[in-house]
Amino acid sequence: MQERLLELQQEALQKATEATELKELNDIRVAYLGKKGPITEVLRGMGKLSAEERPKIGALANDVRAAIASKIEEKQHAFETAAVNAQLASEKIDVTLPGRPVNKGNQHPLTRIVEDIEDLFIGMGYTVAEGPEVESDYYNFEALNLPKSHPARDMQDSFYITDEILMRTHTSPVQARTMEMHKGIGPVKIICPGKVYRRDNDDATHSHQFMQIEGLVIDENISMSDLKGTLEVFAKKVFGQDREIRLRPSFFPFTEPSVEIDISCKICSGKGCSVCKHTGWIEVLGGGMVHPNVLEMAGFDSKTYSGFAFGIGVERIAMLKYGVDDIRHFYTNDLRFLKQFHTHESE
Ligand code: 2NM
Repeated sequence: MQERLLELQQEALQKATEATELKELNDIRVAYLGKKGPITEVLRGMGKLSAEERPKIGALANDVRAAIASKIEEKQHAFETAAVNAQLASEKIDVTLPGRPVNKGNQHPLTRIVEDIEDLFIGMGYTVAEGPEVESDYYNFEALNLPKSHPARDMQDSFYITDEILMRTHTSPVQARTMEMHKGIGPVKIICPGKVYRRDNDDATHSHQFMQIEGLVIDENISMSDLKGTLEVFAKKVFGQDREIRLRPSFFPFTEPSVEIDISCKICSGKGCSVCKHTGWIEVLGGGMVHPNVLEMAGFDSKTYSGFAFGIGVERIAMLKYGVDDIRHFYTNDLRFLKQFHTHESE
């Protein structure tokens, strides 16, 4: 019996040593240590033994069981450690590898122009004012000296939503709203950037939606020379310090007198080229002295107060500044176009 037990121990330890996976170990455990296993069987036959032999065999049987169990446990540990090590190895990250490049976006050229111009005017004491793009007929036309019968109000030229509501055709309604809020007390000094809408067939130089920046200054003793000086600062800032401006008489319903403002051509320095159509001058904006009717409708006494206003087409400025030949480039968002306006943070 003793021999049989030692033989079983030998056999089980051998198999456990040779085992290559967890499942084999479990099979060995069941085969040798299980209720139907050979050791249990040996123990069952102990009844036939003498009182002297019984405790010896019993103790041996327990030792054999313990030896086999301990070997299996040791092997199991080894398997588990190997599995963890394999997983760690497969999940290893090389922190010294170079990172993947992140595609960085940049400001849209129109946003850049708007923000540059905002900064310029903020530096001169202006406040940026904004308002709704869906506007009432009153603020878009009526309050700006464009009565119902006025030809510039042709249904054909504007996007009407109802008889009384339309997409604003300029940012002037923001100025009408701001003037009204001042309740007849100056000064008012604002610029209004934003999207505006006109019914137009899109082509290289026209878009049914575009961006404007309008400026308005109301105070006592404001004159045309204030407008001229202000726009000269603007022209030099945006197109270079050696630019000059000139004013030509024009007409707008909301200003009287009204002017068109030209900037000396940067391309040919006034000598004449294809960009300035051989005149040496480029038309960039309009303006004038705020019409007394506009002041009065907004609650200002036009005998005490006067004001100037002007309007800038942002796309036109951007096209001239960057040499863009088609306004539609600004809206189609072709990355090959947009990436050309990439600048560094420090710029
Ligand atoms: C222009 C040209 C001339 C203008 C007038 C006003 C307001 F609201 F004060 F009456 N805002 N903007 C104005 C005047 C705009 O754009 C070419």
